[in-house]
Amino acid sequence: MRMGFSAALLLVLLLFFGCAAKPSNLQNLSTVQVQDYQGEDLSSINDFRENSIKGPQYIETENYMLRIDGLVESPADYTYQEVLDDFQHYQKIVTLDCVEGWSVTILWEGVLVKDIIEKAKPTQDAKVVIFHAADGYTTSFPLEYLTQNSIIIAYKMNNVTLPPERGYPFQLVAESKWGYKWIKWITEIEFSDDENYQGYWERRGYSNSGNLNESFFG
Ligand SMILES: Nc1nc2c(c(=O)[nH]1)N[C@H]1C(S)=C(S)[C@@H](COP(=O)(O)O)O[C@H]1N2
Ligand SMILES: [Mo]
Repeated sequence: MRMGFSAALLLVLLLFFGCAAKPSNLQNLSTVQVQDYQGEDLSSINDFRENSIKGPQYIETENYMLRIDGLVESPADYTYQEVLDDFQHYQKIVTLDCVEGWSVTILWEGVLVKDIIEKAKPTQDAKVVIFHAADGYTTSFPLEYLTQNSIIIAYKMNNVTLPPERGYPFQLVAESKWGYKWIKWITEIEFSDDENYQGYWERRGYSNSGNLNESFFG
């Protein structure tokens, strides 16, 4: 009788705490992630291959800063929250094409690089924008590519915050460029006059423009 009561009490406690311990905001990706948007079929976050140079980077939001520096009148350091609060948000569907032959079509949400550039005020000498990442990866673009197009750094894909594997906190959505231009785990946006600058894969023979409509062999 007493054992029965203890056992029943234990069961009740287990059930109660067992359930209470489950985070209430943990939802299945298939219900949170959008699968189509305005009639377009989207890929899943899980369709990506993980092939980054040093594997996934796990960035702690509290220690994170996005540094804007180099040839600018107003260098800045933004926290993750400041990037989201200080700039307008945009959504767009863009396909990432890796040179290895796979692609994913995703609804991206982020802030415009040209809005960040406007606040930074590049000097006359600034010709090139070099993106740096937490894994030491870099890639660069002519300044005009970023000021004359609506290029975003994304913090969400298919309505889900970027997971660490996909580049949290920010991945560049480098439209019309090969996947190696879509730098993940962005930590710094540097303005430079070095028009011959080459990023990680560019130094290893991939084209510097990275244009999708051209061969990626420089
Ligand atoms: N920081 C960083 N960004 C990166 C890479 C990397 O190795 N490091 N790989 C690039 C390549 S080659 C591709 S195809 C895309 C792929 O994105 P995914 O790794 O999320 O699938 O990320 C790009 N961005
Ligand atoms: Mo790639």
